[in-house]
Amino acid sequence: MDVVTIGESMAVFTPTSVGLMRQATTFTMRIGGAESNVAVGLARLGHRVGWISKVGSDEFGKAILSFLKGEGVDVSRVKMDGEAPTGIYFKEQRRLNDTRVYYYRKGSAASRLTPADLDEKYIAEAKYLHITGITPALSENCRDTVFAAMAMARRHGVKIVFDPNLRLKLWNEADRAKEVMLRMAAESDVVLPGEAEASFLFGKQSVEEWGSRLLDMGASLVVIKLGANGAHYFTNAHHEYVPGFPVERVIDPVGAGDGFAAGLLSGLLEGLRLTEAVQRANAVGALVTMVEGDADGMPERDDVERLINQRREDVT
Ligand code: KDG
Repeated sequence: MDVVTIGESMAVFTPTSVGLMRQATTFTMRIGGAESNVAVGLARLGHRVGWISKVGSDEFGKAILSFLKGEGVDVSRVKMDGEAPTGIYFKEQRRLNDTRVYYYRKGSAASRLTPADLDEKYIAEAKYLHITGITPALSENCRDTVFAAMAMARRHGVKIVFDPNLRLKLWNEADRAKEVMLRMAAESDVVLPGEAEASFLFGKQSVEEWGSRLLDMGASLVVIKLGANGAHYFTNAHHEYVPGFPVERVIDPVGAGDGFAAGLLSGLLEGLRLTEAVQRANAVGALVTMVEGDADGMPERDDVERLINQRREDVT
């Protein structure tokens, strides 16, 4: 595998109309989950990617597996749990630019992942392990599982890419979230916080200060995401700002950060210059927001190239 990722996926229900969800009468069902979104993004860009998880032995678990299989994601290390359900969540578009999520995932199959569910050889053979701050928030055993996966990756020289993906609704205490995420950042090679996440971890500081704090903790590449405004990247040798791609109308912002991670990983796997890898990340993130669904808008290579070339033509 080029990338192995680990985390929970859910059936996502979205009212078909904008407004308060209590008034909704019809819903669409799609598949979402930060890590599997990244997996879909990478697969659509032509990379080999595996997703480690647990799903319930129910219709939603089966829907998740068939969606991911159809996208070309390797699900051979996903287990079915006959005793716990697949998690679900609702995504309400309350009004334009106000999207809210409501989770129904406590005690889900994925929250019962343990280190014994990990196959060390599978992780050892990947080039990158992708993890997020969502998984350790699901349960104590999920937290142990993520740290065990990271230890396996480190033992075998597999690079760790950490996206904080702060979801305060999932944590009992914000301080605990901070402590766990800082530990994860300290053990990762690539760290991808958004501005709000960097501010949560280190307080209100400049982008440069956030970048150097994370480099000092041991990362070799830090990318601070500014949403539509692009991103800054930092290595020990270099700092650069890479502009984003304007989006005329955001249809659904959920999954954009995962698109960013997929685009960046794709660029790193292909050995692009960092500026170009971050540009690809920005392009994938922008394209995801133009389509409804967490993973549905992950673009194919042509779509990404078209957006980047359009920018080049506008500039020259
Ligand atoms: O990054 C998008 C994810 O947040 C979404 O797909 C659902 O994994 C999810 C979560 O925990 O919110």
